[in-house]
Amino acid sequence: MDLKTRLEQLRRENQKRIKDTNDLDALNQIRVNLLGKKGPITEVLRGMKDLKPEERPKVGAYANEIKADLQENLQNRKDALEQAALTAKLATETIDVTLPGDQVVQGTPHIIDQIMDDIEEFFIGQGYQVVDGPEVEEDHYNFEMMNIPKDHPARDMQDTFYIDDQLLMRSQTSPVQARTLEVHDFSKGPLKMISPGRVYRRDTDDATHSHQFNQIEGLVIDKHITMADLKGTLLALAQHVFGKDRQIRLRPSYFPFTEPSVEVDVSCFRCNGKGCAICKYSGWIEVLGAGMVHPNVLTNAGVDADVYGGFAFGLGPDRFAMLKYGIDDIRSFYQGDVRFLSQFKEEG
Ligand code: FA5
Repeated sequence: MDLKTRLEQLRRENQKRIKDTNDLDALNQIRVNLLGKKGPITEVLRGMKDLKPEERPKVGAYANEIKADLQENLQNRKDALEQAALTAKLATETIDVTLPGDQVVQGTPHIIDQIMDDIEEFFIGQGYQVVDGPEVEEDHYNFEMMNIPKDHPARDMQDTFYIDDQLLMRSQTSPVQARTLEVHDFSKGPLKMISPGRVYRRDTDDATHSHQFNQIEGLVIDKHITMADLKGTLLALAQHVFGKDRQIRLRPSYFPFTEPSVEVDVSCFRCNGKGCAICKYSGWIEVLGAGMVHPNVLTNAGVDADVYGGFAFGLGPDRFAMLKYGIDDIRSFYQGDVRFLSQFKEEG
């Protein structure tokens, strides 16, 4: 058999074989056998050395044509088999879109964080800056700068965790007032700041006291600030947090760092002032302490108290949350019980 006939025979035989193969592995085997170094086509090409020189190019070109032809056959068959395998797979792997999906438990910010964020946003909207202060604080800032010298009886108002003589866990956010006053440049404008954060006291935990709780401090200092500014600010805050019909009243009180000092009550949002269990039948609920900044606090921080003055307040977001949501035990906020906390989904 001459080489050309042999090549023709190879083409026919293999075209049929390729067409009849229904399996990718078997097809690959055909490819290896046919085109490999020991395959029949290579063998034919080797036999060309026995041909007359003028015949060699013709047979070589023919061999290459047949090789290319069979390669194309192999590729087409491979594509067809792969497509068929994919179609079969898709047919068996249908997805039932009506099956219930896995429940994803979605968390929510802690209710105290939500209240604090809300109050922060309220004050940011009024042009206040938000300032952070250290929780491990110096006695100097927590007390002395705030007009509470050592051995002053007012220290008993806040039973404090001391680390050593100089260091303590801050018992109030008021030291941030002193730290901010020290650095504020009044030539650039008034000071309006709030400072939210954690504070610590050696209070025995009970339904309304925790040894660790939160406060938000507020401080406004400029040249002509009056108590009317304080009252207007706190009224707007009370109406923002507890509802637009709320009223506030100021009662005389005492804090060493404010003079005069006031305790602020908000009209009861449950009974509208008629009297109920929440307001202990008084119609009013005490929500925060405030006052006009004591000149000593300004002087201690190097601010001219003859020129500048203003108001300060300190509120407890934990107590705000208790009042707003009718929660009767402050410890619920700190026990990490998801059944309790998950009731307070973030609004919006
Ligand atoms: C102060 O801490 C003052 N620094 C507030 C202040 C700032 C007054 C600026 C004037 C000017 P007082 O000790 O009352 O004040 O605490 C403020 C608020 O913290 C209270 O109204 C209450 O809401 C909350 N609070 C106090 N003790 C506890 C406690 N143990 N657990 C939870 N909340 C508390």
